[in-house]
Amino acid sequence: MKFAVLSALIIPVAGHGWVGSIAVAGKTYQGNGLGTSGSASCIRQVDTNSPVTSVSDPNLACGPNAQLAQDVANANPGDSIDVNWVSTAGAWFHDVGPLLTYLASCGSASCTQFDASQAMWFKIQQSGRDANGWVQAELNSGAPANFTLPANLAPGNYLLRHEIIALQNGVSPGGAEFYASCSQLVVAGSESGGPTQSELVKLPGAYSATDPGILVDVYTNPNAPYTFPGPPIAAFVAQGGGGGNAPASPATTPAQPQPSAGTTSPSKTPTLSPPAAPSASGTCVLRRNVLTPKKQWHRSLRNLAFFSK
Ligand SMILES: *[C@@H]1O[C@H](CO)[C@@H](O)[C@H](O)[C@H]1NC(C)=O
Ligand SMILES: [Cu+2]
Repeated sequence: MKFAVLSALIIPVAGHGWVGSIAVAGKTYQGNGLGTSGSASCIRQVDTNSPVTSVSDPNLACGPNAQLAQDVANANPGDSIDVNWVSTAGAWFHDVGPLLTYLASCGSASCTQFDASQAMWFKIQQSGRDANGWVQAELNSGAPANFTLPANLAPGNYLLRHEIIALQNGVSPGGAEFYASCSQLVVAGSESGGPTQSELVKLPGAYSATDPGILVDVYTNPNAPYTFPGPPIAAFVAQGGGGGNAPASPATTPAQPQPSAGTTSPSKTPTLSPPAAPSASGTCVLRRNVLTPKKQWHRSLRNLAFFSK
């Protein structure tokens, strides 16, 4: 009975996620618990796992009420970085939408006192879909997001901003969920790469609620090219290597199976509980990737009345 299967798989989950740790060139730096600052960390701790849902919210910079952290992580140009997103359910569980990475110079002083609202950000990396689908879904296995610092990055104090945009409700204005996390780095070496003035942006500021990568239906046309929000990756990154930029919509992406007409009959709609609103209740809907093909499952949900609101 199809309805029973569907409702069993829609599991409301209290809360969403945050960054539990990062690793720089294989060295792990732990974060503190939500809203705590127990031990020195290089990760600016947020106080809730809920997303930011407004592109003009000051918390877009580093996540909800992110606090200055006491420590910095030592890094070198070209270092591999892992960002380990976790949730109350264990691993990160959203699976559609991009991952983006920005840096901002903290100036001549350590980032431990740097006010993120003053940051001028430049983008060094972004991942959309690869041949297996959204790269974000890789996090569901507990894998970290991973990328490299630009190989020619000039030395200095940098705030590293990693961001997940979860787009399962992106079809509605205000439905996109923004998760950002900032970590404090000091980069050594003697490289000289950096952004141009025109590549620097403010956050909030660089995104609009109607950007094609923010107000977007990712289910109806799963292979449609995805347009990343924000500035392009700073040009020096491509020149020097690093950055680890996954393509947004490779030509090799296999065609997804299309649901047959009438897969979801209107009569079934009222018997399903609607998902929580993206921001109102602090809960969100976990859709496990149990049914195959997965994209057909998502598509089926999208066709229900409450998903097209
Ligand atoms: C980790 O890095 C590999 C190699 O660049 C890439 O294919 C993969 O998508 C990355 N995973 C995440 C979640 O960033
Ligand atoms: Cu969520």
